Amino acid sequence: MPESVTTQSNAEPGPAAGPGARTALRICPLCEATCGLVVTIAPDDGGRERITAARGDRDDVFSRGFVCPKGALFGELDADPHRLVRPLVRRDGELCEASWEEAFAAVAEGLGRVLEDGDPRAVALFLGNPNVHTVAGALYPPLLVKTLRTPNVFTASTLDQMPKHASSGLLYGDPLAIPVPDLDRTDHLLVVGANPLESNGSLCTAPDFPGRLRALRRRGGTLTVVDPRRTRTARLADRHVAVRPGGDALLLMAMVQVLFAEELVDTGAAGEHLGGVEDVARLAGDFTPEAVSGACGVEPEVIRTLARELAAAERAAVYGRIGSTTVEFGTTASWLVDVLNALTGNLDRPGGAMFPLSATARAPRPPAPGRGFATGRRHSRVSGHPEVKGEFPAAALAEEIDTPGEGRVRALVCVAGNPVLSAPDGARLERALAGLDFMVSVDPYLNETSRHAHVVLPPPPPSRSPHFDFSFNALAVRNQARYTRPVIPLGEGETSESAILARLVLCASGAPGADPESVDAMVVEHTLSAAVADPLSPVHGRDTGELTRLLSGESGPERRLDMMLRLGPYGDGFGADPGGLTLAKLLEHPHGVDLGPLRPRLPEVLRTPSGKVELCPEPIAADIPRLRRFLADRQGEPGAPVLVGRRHLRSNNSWMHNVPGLKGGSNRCTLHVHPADAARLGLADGSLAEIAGDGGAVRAPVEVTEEVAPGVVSLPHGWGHDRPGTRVPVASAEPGANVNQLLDGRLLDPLSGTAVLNGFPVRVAPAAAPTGEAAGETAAESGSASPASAGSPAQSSV
Ligand SMILES: Nc1nc2c(c(=O)[nH]1)N[C@H]1C(S)=C(S)[C@@H](COP(=O)(O)OP(=O)(O)OC[C@H]3O[C@@H](n4cnc5c(=O)[nH]c(N)nc54)[C@H](O)[C@@H]3O)O[C@H]1N2
Ligand SMILES: Nc1nc2c(c(=O)[nH]1)N[C@H]1C(S)=C(S)[C@@H](COP(=O)(O)OP(=O)(O)OC[C@H]3O[C@@H](n4cnc5c(=O)[nH]c(N)nc54)[C@H](O)[C@@H]3O)O[C@H]1N2
Ligand code: SF4
Ligand SMILES: [Mo]
Repeated sequence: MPESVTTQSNAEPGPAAGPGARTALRICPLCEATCGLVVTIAPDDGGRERITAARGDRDDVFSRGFVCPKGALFGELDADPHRLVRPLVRRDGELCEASWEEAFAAVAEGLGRVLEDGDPRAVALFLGNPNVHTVAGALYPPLLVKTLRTPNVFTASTLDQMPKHASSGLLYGDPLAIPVPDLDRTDHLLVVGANPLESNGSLCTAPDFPGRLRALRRRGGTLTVVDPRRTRTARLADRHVAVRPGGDALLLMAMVQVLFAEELVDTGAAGEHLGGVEDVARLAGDFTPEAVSGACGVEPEVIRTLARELAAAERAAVYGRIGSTTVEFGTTASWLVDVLNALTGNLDRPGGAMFPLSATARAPRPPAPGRGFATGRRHSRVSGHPEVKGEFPAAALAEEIDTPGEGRVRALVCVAGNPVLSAPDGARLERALAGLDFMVSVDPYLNETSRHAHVVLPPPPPSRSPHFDFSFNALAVRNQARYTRPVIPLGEGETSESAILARLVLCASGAPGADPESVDAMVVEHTLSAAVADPLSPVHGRDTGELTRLLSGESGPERRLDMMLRLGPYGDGFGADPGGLTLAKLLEHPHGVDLGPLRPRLPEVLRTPSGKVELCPEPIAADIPRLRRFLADRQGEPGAPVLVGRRHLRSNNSWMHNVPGLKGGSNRCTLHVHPADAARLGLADGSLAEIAGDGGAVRAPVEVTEEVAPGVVSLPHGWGHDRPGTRVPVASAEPGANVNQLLDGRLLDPLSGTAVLNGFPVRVAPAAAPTGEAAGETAAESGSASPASAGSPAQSSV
């Protein structure tokens, strides 16, 4: 049943192109920058409305008109003719179009069959990246996890930012308390392993990140970039430090050592909330710049300068991203980023690294000790990986399916994920998926992963979906709230993604026929009951029925948003503060409501048992001996080349290669090789290279470039669209190679379970040459079997 939607609230007056055209506002869901767009909508030849143009919304309170090439092509992406429109159900091995009723019946039957045995472990969940970009992805997956009661929860986080959650959990007691650089007020920014000029920023939501960096430089500030590649961001910087991949924990540790050794530590206003400063000094003691220099590839004097400048700057921030997380010491490096901010007095101060406060967060309450953060409350069946934030490593999904025994995963619910390309050893995962008793994918594309599903449930395109940034507002460099309704109503036969996910929850709970909105009603009832019983809530003592009747919104998800806003830090408290935020207020302000610059939040943000920032958490201290071994092993000249990834402005992970306008030019799956290495390895520009790792080998054209440091090669991820049975013909025409086939899934950051996707050794040789170890060993494209990828249970090496 299509939800009724009106677009009035975000309709824009003013000139619109062509007869019957109109404009509307839509927040861009395509990356973390959350830009406000003005889209033009006009009927096509068949009279069906579609987006014909998109531009930045100059009146957006946060993005002020910024748009990037992806946002500008929002209409093309939205109307991709290869998006699935109707559900697919497997019949006699073939995926065939089906009605929603047939599809959900197949889900209820398929899941029911697996759950019948009474072992919740048999159903696994994989939640992919777009879940943080949709309203549905924020509101329903937690319920799915709860309803399925399975420990087998896997997400893209363990291919991405889990090290930051782990370090925040340990430091602040809350894995979601992630400080962001206060970009607009800082004088000194040290960027570690991020390339916002291509990615537009991550774990730091800032529309026009590039412009904000330029503004920093214009006001006399300093930008330093630590990256083994000379990226566009590095070229914009005052200083580029070409660290040896994986060496950041050493580099940052030595900076800490310098701060103590040169008595530059000044913890500032946050000092009274810090515990364990002396313990950090002890840990860092022997990591002198001289000791780490060879292993991290940075001269001792440069390390000293980085530390001194950070300490001397009026207001400074250290910011780390993918290159600091998806590495062997991801959690340690993520922790050190915050340690450096704390030791230089920049944690929680304007211009430093600050905690945003989103409109749907829990309202602040008096500081009190919390329960803290623990990992390993459960362990994975096959390799015994500890759970982190309720998840097992994505890299371990395949082994949980293909390893026989009690508790084996036999069914998979995959929502907005493409782990065949995004996680290590896709070839093994594909074989595993093909052997599942049941799999359902919620995905608009029939791609490398969803082609293995028994049922594919396609969400409508973003033009037909509402948007609110539940995730990214909690990481934004300015507090603000914006909501956009669908700009085009759902068509015949389309189901909102919220309804799809709510129905999955109902299938999992054994009530497949119930009204999807009953799921929202249940959440509202539950949340309001807890709120009225909570003495610290603005609605304490009130009647839940009365509060429920006060909720506005046209749908279950809208009423839930209204409830969260009203109970939140800026909310109206259901009338307690009549000027406060409500859904109605956001609808009255279609360009958003500005909630001001970031404000200091210590100690209120803390949930640690000590009530302090625990600067030297025991699990990290206990892992330092591994860092010392790494340091010892890394002395001497680098041997095999190490591989790092890269992103392109006109890409997004694995799923935008089917949009013609975003393809071509420099957005290609090539292997970047430094001229010196190219000469040594006999690789000519444009020739084909074979790259081999523990999980297999792939081939890619060589691009000789000084953008990568000597000893480093770079291949982007998200490619490898050469599988049969997909329906992404534009992507398949230029498939590229799946870099993650080089990995066997065993190399992880042990504190977070995050796969090491950057800084792993590879063998590189000309593809055509029959001689040479790499070329001789594996001739096939992706998936040539190493022992671990042949389906045998891989043992964890960590
Ligand atoms: N080697 C290497 N590997 C990496 C990375 C790297 O840097 N290097 N990066 C990692 C990172 S940071 C991430 S986040 C992961 C991403 O890993 P995944 O989340 O598994 O991969 P995506 O390519 O983002 O795929 C998202 C899927 O969601 C679908 N989709 C798109 N929009 C929607 C929607 O609105 N609703 C639904 N239901 N589905 C939608 C797409 O069709 C696609 O199938 O990849 C990781 N993999
Ligand atoms: N255009 C575009 N935008 C995106 C995405 C996309 O695919 N395309 N993906 C989105 C997602 S899911 C995410 S998580 C974000 C990621 O956002 P970013 O982290 O900003 O993106 P990357 O371009 O992967 O930047 C990581 C950088 O780390 C460097 N690096 C690799 N190894 C090391 C190392 O050992 N040390 C150091 N210091 N650096 C290293 C790489 O060379 C690279 O330049 O981007 C998001 N935005
Ligand atoms: S920067 Fe990100 S949010 Fe902004 S228009 Fe581009 S893809 Fe969309
Ligand atoms: Mo990501």
